[in-house]
Amino acid sequence: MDSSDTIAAISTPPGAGGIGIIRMSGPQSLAHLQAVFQPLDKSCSFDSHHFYYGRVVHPRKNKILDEVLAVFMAAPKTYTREDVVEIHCHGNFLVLQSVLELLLSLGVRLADPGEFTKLAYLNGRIDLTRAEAVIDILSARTRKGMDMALDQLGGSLYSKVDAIRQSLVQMRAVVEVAIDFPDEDIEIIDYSSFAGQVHDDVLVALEKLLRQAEEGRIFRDGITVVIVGLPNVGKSSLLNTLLQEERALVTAIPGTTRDTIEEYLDIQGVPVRIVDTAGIRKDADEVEELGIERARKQIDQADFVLFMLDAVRGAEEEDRELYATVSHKPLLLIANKSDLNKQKPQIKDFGLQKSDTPLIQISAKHQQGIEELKNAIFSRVVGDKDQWQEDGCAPNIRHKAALARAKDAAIRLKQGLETKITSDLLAIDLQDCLGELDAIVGITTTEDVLDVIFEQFCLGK
Ligand SMILES: Nc1nc2c(ncn2[C@@H]2O[C@H](COP(=O)(O)OP(=O)(O)O)[C@@H](O)[C@H]2O)c(=O)[nH]1
Ligand SMILES: [Mg+2]
Repeated sequence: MDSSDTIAAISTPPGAGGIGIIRMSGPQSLAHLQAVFQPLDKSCSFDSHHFYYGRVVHPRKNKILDEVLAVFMAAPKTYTREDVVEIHCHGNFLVLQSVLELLLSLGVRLADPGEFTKLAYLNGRIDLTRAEAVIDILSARTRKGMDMALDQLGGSLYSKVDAIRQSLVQMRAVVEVAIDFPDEDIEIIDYSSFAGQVHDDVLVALEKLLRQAEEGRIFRDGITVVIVGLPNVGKSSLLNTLLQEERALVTAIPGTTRDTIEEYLDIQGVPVRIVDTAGIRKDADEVEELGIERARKQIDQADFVLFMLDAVRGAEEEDRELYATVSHKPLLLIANKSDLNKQKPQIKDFGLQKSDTPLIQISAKHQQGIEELKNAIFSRVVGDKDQWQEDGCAPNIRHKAALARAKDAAIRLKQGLETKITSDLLAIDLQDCLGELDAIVGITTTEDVLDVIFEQFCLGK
């Protein structure tokens, strides 16, 4: 990355849309805009943060590429803190591609994925946790996941990590003085009050953030739930009912579903990838056999299984055999077609080996018991750990690993203070702890870690 580069990319997704936006950032942005854009108002002075109407015209061919709105935004009040230009074209990929190619032909460089946000970070507009929040906002699948990401963009994680950092920085200043006067450690460092400070300001705070990382994980990453059962128990009907659309074919003929079908659901804020599978049975034909193969793969990868039984037919040997192959997974048992069976079967009626799993009665066809099922899935995967909302903070897996290392260093630091080790040894533990927190917010983050983070972005962000 070269700071003198001017970069550009199409910032809206491919496909037709009302508008499509090309974004450009760098010192030559305005000059390049002026080279390709003919404003309707010839006296246009490109005031910063003002929209102008006109045409993008190929300068040599004198060919109109599109009718657009263009805006120039002068540094530093921009997304990247550099000069930024946006050209709002018609939302057609061919149009956008031709305008982009024109800019590239003038010497603009195609932006890497996430490069605009990386500039915002490198130029000090946002810290690294906020840059990561942008990725989360773009990929959030539920409103709750979105709210978490917006909180992080607002600095919720940064401010908590920074508060711990400040406490450590303050102690480090004292310890550094003590290092310069090696015979006077005891007078300079108040060991017991520092040990208390490490406990209250550092350890307790780190432990809370680690808890929140664990609690937020489900809402951030979501879970994969697979519906498993013999043919015709009603798996596809359940998928359709959960999605409120006729996504999968449903017929009375066993073996209708021959492939896996997956869709996303929002269960109380948890992004759930729900997978309908081919019913697993022995005397299947060749195509169905392939579907069964896929079903088994999905079961292996699933976080959670919905094992479906027919409330009228009950369980036969084949149901029990299939159950034995999934019973090691976290699962819920579902008795479907309960509309046809007035005496609700109990779990013991199915004769399954492990019978401590909850049994939910539903009718997929008549949409009964579906809310109970969703609640049961939610409480099995989330439990009662739903307190993260209180101060809206959910560290991601990178943060979590660094927080855990910071906690180890803080424990060593506290023990060192309790046993009154020398100031130069204290300084090492202090620095270890601080270094991890600095890496979270991006003060000291290695280039390869940055690459991994910004590679997750899509083009144009
Ligand atoms: N009465 C009743 N019939 C159902 C229910 N769920 C599914 N069925 C019927 O059972 C048959 C098989 O359903 P389907 O969803 O294709 O089962 P799958 O093979 O497990 O995917 C179809 O005729 C459905 O209409 C239910 O809750 N009640
Ligand atoms: Mg099916």
